[in-house]
Amino acid sequence: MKAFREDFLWGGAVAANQYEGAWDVDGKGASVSDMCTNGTHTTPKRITAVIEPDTLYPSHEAIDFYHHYKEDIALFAQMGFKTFRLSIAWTRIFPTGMETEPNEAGLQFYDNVFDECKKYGIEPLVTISHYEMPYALVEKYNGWEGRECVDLFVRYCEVIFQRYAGKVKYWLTFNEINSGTMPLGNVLSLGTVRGYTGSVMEVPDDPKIRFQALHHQFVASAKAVKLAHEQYPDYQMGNMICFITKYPYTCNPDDMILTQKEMQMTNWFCSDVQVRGYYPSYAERYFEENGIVIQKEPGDDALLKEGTVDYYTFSYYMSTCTGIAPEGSATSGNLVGGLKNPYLKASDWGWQIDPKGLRYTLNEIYGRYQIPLMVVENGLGAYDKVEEDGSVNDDYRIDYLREHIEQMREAAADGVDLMGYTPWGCIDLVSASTGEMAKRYGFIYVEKYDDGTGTLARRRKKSFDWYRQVIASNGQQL
Ligand code: BGP
Repeated sequence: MKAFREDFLWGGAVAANQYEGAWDVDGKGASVSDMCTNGTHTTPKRITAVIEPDTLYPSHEAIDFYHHYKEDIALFAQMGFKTFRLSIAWTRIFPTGMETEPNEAGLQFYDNVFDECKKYGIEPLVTISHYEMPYALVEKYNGWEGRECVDLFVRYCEVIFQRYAGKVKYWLTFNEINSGTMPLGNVLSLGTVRGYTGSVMEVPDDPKIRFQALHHQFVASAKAVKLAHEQYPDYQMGNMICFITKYPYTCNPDDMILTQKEMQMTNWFCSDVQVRGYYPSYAERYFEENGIVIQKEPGDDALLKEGTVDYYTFSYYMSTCTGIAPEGSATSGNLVGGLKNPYLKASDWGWQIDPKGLRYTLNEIYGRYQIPLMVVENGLGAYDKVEEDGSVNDDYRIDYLREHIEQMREAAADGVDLMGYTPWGCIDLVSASTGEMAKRYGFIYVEKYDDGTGTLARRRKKSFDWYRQVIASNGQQL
């Protein structure tokens, strides 16, 4: 059977706001994530318009990668990482997003991180914006609703593209940009939450504002890609989609149509724009039925065409079902819920585990676009137990990852051009959806708990050695 490419990029993924900590150190400003409290699977986290006293904000310390980066990157190197997907916190470079001069200390931090990666031959894969836009832009412009954010984002890109030339080659513009097609996207992705304090699940939603804000992200992404292509020919520019594969609940044609419609507007819409360079025709009907009229500036359409991405990346954790279903069949999930699939088991957080769905999804995406793909997030959020001897025997995580890697290999054999794989949260970090530490994904355990306490000590889990052998054998030894 066809194996993974020789130059397959094995690694792991994280995001600044979920692991760096040092949220106000060395001139850093507050991002939208820094305004989010902790929550649980059943009690949603809150976003607050000001920092409240005696309240835990998990991003503020997170796992303090800011002061542990050497130790952590050395551990990644021990596993044999070829790549490390991380994000740059916009607020380290431009604390409010509106300064004209960047913050040197912030720039220096990422120099240090990239240099450390290079020391071990690890290629950084950088997400430019991963749920961490400056909160000052939320206050001033209602986040991405303001067209002004486009130029501010491009200025940020100009600075980091120039500064890290020679150190970074692979870039992704917006993490899970399609979260803006869903109400939850108002908070972390679009920042359209000016003045709002309350549960992240109950943010007032106006699809007209949401899709306008998303349009601004499309334009910003296209401008960044265009800039990179013109000035840094070796840069590889990608998009990033939260792909939640949907199966029809039954073979009832009504379920089929419903599924197709949901797949279009949640999974395909953004990448159709970012890969093909124009709004897909099916969106017109959706806009019409929802009273959405996108305000475009002259030149926007041309820009979308000129700023198409070189490769497609996505997160894949689960699949779900869509249809007209009996009561009680709902499930929870990443960004959206859906209906339970009787053939699948779910994680402790209710995310349905579906390795074969990954093979199916890779085939669907590649069939549509025929550009290289990369799975930049995947993994099992689980409760881990530290044994008395200090070991963490996370066989459930190994099983999850093994089954997904097997299916990626099947997809490669199906002819899909797969560039790499960076499982999510390669070191334990703060959960994006709940703010918990207890929802762990890592190969590396971090002693940090939900109440904010912990020594921050790192220890290797059983999956650490397992993953090292996977990488060493280029995915043959699973
Ligand atoms: C994706 C986000 C990540 C990450 C992951 C896991 O949606 O891009 O930031 O956190 O999901 O989700 P969670 O942390 O909620 O378990």
